[in-house]
Amino acid sequence: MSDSEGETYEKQVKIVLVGDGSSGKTSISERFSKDAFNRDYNQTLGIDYYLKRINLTRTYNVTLAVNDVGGQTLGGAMLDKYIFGVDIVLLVYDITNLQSFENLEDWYHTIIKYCAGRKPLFALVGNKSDLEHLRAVKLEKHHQFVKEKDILSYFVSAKTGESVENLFRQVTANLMHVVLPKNDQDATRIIKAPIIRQESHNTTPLKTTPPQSTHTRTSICTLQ
Ligand code: G3D
Ligand code: MG
Repeated sequence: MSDSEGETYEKQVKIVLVGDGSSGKTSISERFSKDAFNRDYNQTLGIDYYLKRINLTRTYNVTLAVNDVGGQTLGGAMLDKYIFGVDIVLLVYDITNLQSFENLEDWYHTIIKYCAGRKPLFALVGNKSDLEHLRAVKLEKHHQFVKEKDILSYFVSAKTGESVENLFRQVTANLMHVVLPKNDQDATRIIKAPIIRQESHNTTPLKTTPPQSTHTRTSICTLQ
């Protein structure tokens, strides 16, 4: 069926944000999910996940399940469960904190190990771009990491919202092999989904469908 006949495609994508504490994972998730920046976050204890359904193109709807792994550390016992079935991993660091960048090397390899041969799409995300004057991570380092691993690259500010929407739309489009319209703003129509908070003891992974390069018609999965 062609576009003109009103065919739409539905897909669910699981996105996980990882990185050091205070790099801005919760702020990015919240900014994207609620389009609001909250200055009063506590260190997240368990995992939060947010659902947001977006129109990627006129015919392509995607429900993004954004997982904020919170205080989960590299050696955390449940990290493998959070990573299970992930489609996209956002490696988040704080551009004003060199250690947060350097630790991503370990995050990257640990996640690859947990994915057991099924490599998700990775993106390196330098957060706090509003604090450019305090930058501690040289641009070359960022670009070298991206080049070495052949992954996507973004700079965002959860505080101002700069490039946050763009980050999620572009990584999703990349995963789906969907070409976004030139003026992508015109295609953006956000449908807000309820926020579900999951306690740390509940380790049931989200149900997702694997990434597909073809436009197969699918139904929306249910989240547990
Ligand atoms: P985390 O979830 O990775 O641990 P948070 O990180 O989202 O909790 O953010 C950690 C701190 O960084 C918070 O400050 C938050 O307000 C701040 N922050 C997050 N993103 C940005 C950003 O883009 N710019 C700036 N300037 N600050 C940001 P507090 O003071 O609450 O600890
Ligand atoms: Mg957090």
